[in-house]
Amino acid sequence: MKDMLTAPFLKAFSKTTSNMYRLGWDERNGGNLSLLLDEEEIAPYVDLNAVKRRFELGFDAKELHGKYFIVTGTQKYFKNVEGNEETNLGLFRISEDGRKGELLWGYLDGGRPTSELPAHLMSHISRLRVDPENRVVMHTHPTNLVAMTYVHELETRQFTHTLWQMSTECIVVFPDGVEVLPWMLCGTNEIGEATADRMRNARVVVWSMHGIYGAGKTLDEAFGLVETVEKAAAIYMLTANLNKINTIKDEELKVLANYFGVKYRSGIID
Ligand code: 2HA
Ligand code: ZN
Repeated sequence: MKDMLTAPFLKAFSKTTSNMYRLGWDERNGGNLSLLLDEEEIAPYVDLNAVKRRFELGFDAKELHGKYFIVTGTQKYFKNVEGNEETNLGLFRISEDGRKGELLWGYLDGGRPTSELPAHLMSHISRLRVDPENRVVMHTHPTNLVAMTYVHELETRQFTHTLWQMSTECIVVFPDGVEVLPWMLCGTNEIGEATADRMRNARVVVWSMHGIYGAGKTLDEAFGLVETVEKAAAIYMLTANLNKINTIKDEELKVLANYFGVKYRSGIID
């Protein structure tokens, strides 16, 4: 068996949590990250028959049965992941009946997956239906994006329109826009269901006065998506209180989308 700590997916996962922390998105135990893994990818590093322990998921994840995920642990700090992966992360399989996680590696101190596991797994289910190649769900607390939810209408179309206007690359990076949820109690199946429901339409879901969910095929894609939304929110926050005399016009957004060949969400600039 090869050493798990040398696995490319583990190194990339760990590095991603460090980058998120470095950008100030994940204070204390804020944020959580999940990555869907292939059996062939993990087989060299872990005995797939040696289940260390099982934990209840608290909801039905039957659609994901037999699938493997690496997920950040509950109450764990992103700043501590790199260098202490086996304590802060866990790799598990979804049981045949879809009710349990079967731990194969990690959560060394008796830990469990993030309290936001329902939102993660339900979002994976939603995104896999739309895009069978989706592998990542990322939740984090980017400062400017959270700030923006205090001063901007919490409406999906308006919020998307504003973000698209904040920087030229936005409509190209997230042509599906962002879905905005009102403030809700976190860590529950209800917010998980609401997030997954919105993930049918877009790869980004904003949790008002809390943070963001982003999904993607790779860690880089999900990270880049959240990074771009956060950059746009930062520009909004820097300019919201100034006398703004220029913007990217709707016609220009259309030119951009056409030039880059992206199919943008309808009902926002048309
Ligand atoms: O797990 O970010 O939403 C910490 C959180 C909860
Ligand atoms: Zn959070």
